[in-house]
Amino acid sequence: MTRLSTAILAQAPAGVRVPDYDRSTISPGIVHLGIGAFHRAHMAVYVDDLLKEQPDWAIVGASLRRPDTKHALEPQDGLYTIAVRDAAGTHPRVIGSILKVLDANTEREDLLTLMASPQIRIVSLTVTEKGYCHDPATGELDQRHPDIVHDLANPTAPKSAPGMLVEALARRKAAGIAPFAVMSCDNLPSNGATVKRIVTKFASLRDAALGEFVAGVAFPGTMVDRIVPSTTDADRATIAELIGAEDAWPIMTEPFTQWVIEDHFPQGRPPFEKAGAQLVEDVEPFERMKLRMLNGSHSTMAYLGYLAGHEYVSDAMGDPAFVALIHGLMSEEVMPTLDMPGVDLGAYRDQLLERFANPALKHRTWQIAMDGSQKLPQRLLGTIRDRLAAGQSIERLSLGVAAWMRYVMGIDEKGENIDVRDPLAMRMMAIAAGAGGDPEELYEGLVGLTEVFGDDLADNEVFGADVVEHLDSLFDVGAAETVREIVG
Ligand code: CS2
Repeated sequence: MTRLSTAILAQAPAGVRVPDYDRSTISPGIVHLGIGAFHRAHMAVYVDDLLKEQPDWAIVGASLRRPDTKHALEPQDGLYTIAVRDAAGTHPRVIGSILKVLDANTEREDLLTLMASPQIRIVSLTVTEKGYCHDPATGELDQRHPDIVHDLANPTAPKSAPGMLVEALARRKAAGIAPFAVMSCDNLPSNGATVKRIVTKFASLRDAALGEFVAGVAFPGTMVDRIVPSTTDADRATIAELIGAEDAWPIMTEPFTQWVIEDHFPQGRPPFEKAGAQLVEDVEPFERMKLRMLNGSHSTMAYLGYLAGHEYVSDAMGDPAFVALIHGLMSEEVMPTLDMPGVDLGAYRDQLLERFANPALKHRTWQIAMDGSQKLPQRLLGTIRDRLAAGQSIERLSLGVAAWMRYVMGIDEKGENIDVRDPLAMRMMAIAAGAGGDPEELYEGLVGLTEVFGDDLADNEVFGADVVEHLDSLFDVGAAETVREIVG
């Protein structure tokens, strides 16, 4: 079968949307670090919508870890398919906004030279929570992180995202070129301010004047939302049939998409609002709403669902007890912590429940369960802190935390190993081994991870009692029964 490429766009079957602009006329304005599935289902689509009118805002992607996206997209001229899935079917669209992908390991100089050139006015990122090399409980740069230690010793040949940003900004400073805006599209709390703090700290450790320069750079905050399950070989076969060509890495996603952006781009920006983004002055309330409502529910369902034997989120949503738990979690425990004038939180919740239940979206609980140590603080622990401070119940929120603790033990309810992916996986498994199946000791060991829980939660008796009670139940009767008991 022919491979997807610019040459075959003209022959795309009817019903397959293809770029409405001439790809030979577009040029890059954006470098995106972390060119994974999420970016390709989200920002790259908004940019694709705009390129006809705004041809100088195309994207050059970069992978900081694995070059697999580059290898998939290079023979396809950067083209790939996104397939929107719902009960009515699979709707394919070929996206052309990514001009090429650079591998930061083997093409670092090309990447830094491009990032330092005046045509690049935005550097955006989806490097996942752990890609910022920070302490998730405090949001500060982790100066002992091996990549940060490496990058401070080798500042012109960096490996980490903060190191890359600062080296590119240093080159712009030296050449008298105004800085690009740094736009994080990751699920971090106050992602603009957090990334600014981390990157500015890194720069000041390199040199004070560079620190001052970076402190003046724009770091617009964003709230990004679209559910993007990992692509499978079955998906590749479906797409080949629909588009009549082979695509090595299509992206499957849901109809819903949302992007709220803080409007702070001194070197200009594409008119993202014309593609459906909301440009606002303060993005923080939107981020908090999304992290606590969507991602907090997701992580809770991921750990409990995995333990209960549900491979996909939509399977867990097929169990009325899970639906009741997540409905109760959002309504009773999360929504009261949010202050969102003008937003109908009940409608937002109902829409989330519908999105989670989308049976066409094969979203693995295991996929969401990854990197929990980096996710829990902004998804569940912030809400827990607010409620504890107000003397309110954390019954369901603390069940999410207990399920995470049970999950990271690395053994499921049938005694099979769990493939726990997390930067702290080794430490957590050692803690679990030391606890030897005792819920209280497991709790004591894991809550001692201060980079996750801070000092305050480790000392909080209400939190400890609630989590240990749930752990007892998870050990005694398992996840499915625990959920059933809690929802009555
Ligand atoms: C998920 C998110 O994998 C995860 O941790 O919770 O990727 C989620 O699907 C997105 O944030 C939705 O916008």
